[in-house]
Amino acid sequence: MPVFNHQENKMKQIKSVVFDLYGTLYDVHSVAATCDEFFPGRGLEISKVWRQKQLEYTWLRSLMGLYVNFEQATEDAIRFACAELNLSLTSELQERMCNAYLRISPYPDTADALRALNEAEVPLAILSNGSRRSIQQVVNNSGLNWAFDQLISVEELAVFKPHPSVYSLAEQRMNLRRENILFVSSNAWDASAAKHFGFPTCWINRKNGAFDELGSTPTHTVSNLSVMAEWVLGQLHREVV
Ligand code: LAC
Repeated sequence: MPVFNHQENKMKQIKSVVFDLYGTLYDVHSVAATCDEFFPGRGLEISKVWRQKQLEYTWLRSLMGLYVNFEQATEDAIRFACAELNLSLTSELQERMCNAYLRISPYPDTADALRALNEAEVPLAILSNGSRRSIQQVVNNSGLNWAFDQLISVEELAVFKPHPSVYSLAEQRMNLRRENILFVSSNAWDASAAKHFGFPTCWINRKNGAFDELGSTPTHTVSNLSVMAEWVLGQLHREVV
């Protein structure tokens, strides 16, 4: 009769990898090129204020209990960014800039890293604050649909990461325990919250930055997705500590 081995069952063995989308697999600052077309020389500056405000609005709206979806938060944030930078934004420009957010580019190492994990038959998913439509469009437009078993949006919960219920949604949808899901994010606040939730966590620290001081440290830190994929392949069937 098989003996239930509790210890083994609780082992942090990677059985699936769940990725954050914006800033992790896809470069949010690829919208700077579109911003530059409309406001020459200001593209990156706009995109940085835009992204920061977009994140703040998701966190604030979760706290306020006033959820709007990610596309709405993105629209609200570009209006703030342009007002803050004294740039005149027409509704046509707003629409064109927000459409650029649906076509952000994957990082140069994204496709190869996903392929390497696919070849090792590791189920992959995205867990994002994006709306269902935003996630679908970004993934479709980049042609990377083949890589993912699941695209998981916070939309059904009407609350954004880092709320723990969002991380729990990944457990439910992947039908795995948190110990067996490696969560990968380049957003330190997201990696920190995911680690608190109980996922083994890999932080993609592309810019050699400091990790957030939120009371947890990532299980592993790498500088890009290629190194992450290599590390994961070396961890399969072992306990991640
Ligand atoms: C996401 C953002 C927060 O994809 O990066 O969820």
